[in-house]
Amino acid sequence: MTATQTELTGYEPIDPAVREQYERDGFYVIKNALGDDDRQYFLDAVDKIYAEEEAAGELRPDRSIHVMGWMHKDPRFVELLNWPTTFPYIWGTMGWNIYTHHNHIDVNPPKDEPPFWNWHQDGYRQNSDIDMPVRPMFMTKICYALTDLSIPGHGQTKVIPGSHVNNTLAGRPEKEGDPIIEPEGSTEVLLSAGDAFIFDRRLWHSRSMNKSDVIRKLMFVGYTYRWIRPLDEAVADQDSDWFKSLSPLHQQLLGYGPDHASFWGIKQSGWIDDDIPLRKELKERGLLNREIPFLR
Ligand SMILES: O=C(O)CCC(=O)C(=O)O
Ligand SMILES: [Fe+2]
Repeated sequence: MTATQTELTGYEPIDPAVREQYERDGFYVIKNALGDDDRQYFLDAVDKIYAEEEAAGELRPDRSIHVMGWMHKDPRFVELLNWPTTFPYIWGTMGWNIYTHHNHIDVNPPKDEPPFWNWHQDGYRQNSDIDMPVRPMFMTKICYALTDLSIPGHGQTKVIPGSHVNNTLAGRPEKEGDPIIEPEGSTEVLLSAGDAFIFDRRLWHSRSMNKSDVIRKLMFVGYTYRWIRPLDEAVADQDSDWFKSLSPLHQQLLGYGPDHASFWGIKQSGWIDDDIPLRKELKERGLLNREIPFLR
């Protein structure tokens, strides 16, 4: 972490102009989210996971990995849940009743592959079970670049700015052999190593081909509301000594709640639960705001 980053608490409200840009585009690049030492630390930790997957024979045929539910795999990963440079974008756009239900590590070696169509919105059935002109946001993801993705063609995530308010995207090939035509507005999110970007899960996005000679390594952390169920199968063991040693805030962000009512933001009495760790923290810091529903 750089000197300035160490001074950050993660509770600095985001600039209204940045919020506006994020609301308009559906994504936002956070420069230097990870300082050099931290980036190197997490890179080594991801390399360790890759080695474990390889030893277990779990690499995909193209030698890539997409490991879901990895927060318990290194003692420092939980720090990412409220990382000072990125956390303001999470509580500042989602509020306090949140946790990570889905996170993945992606390592993609260079690959010469035919053009493919991978455009999607995240959320699976959230895009089918709810039919309305603009579907609810429900989740944001932060993507941390551990390797340099500043030159196009390195397997960047592609996005269509502003497409989070569109329920459909034209151009999906109907059948095998149909041409793959790049949708209008598609752009690669260029990131230097250590940068991150946050995106609204409704943003139409796609992995792209890694045509470089560099292995791309990314960490994605998805946050959702506590009344939405977990997606990842491998999650932190809440009975473990490690879990019990974590701060109440980290426990919340990993999915803990003392009872069902807690996930709905209330005590069993039906009153709002002021002991929910992130709510408590925001309240103590004077960051709750009656004008903003998710910060009430
Ligand atoms: O790897 C990427 O660039 C995107 C991954 C993705 O969209 C996903 O896992 O949902
Ligand atoms: Fe996705």
